[in-house]
Amino acid sequence: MYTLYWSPGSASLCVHWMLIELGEPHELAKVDIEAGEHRKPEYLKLNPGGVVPTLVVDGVPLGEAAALCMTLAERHPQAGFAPAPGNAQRGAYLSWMFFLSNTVQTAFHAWFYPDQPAGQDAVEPVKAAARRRIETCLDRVDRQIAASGAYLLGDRVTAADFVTTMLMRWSRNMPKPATEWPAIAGYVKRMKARPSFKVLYEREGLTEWA
Ligand SMILES: N[C@@H](CCC(=O)N[C@@H](CS)C(=O)NCC(=O)O)C(=O)O
Repeated sequence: MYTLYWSPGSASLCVHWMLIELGEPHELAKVDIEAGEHRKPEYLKLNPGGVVPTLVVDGVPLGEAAALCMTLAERHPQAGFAPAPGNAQRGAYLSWMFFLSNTVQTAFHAWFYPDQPAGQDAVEPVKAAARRRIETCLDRVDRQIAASGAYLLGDRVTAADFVTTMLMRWSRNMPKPATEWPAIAGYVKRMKARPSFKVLYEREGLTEWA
């Protein structure tokens, strides 16, 4: 049994999606970010950084969305969501997971929280820089999908695809959303056609980008 601390549409989405895909029993504990629940002492005991998601695995609270997706993929290898150690694609898989987490996701963080690096006065330049960084990342993701086939690493869906699709969704209200890149547009359609996506949307109460 897993427990996922989540918030609609946030970085917990890829983990929630994988739990649905895997059909593993799980409980959901909603965290109201608007109300500041993620900064309350009870939550900070689970996630010292005060961010969503947290996944409790065998009683141990763990953070970092991409790492949680990797953990789920490895705990349930029958789903084939991660190339096994020694597999020729393992290096590319790890490399993409880290890129998605430490480069793409952090660029989105700057876009959504532009006052954080240098206050309100710097919001415009921070947003402009974040947009450039995100679009450069989208160029790279688009090239990768165009070259590799249906999904990020070829013909099989991996944990990286749940993270990627979540990040593509985050761009939906940006001046140039990810779906304006041709290979990404087809890819997103394929990922959204998975029956689990509908379940995820219903459970999270999401409607945009359906
Ligand atoms: N690197 C973390 C980042 C998580 C993160 O930034 N989550 C956001 C929601 S998308 C959050 O909790 N924001 C609340 C805040 O920063 O106050 C992860 O991947 O889990």
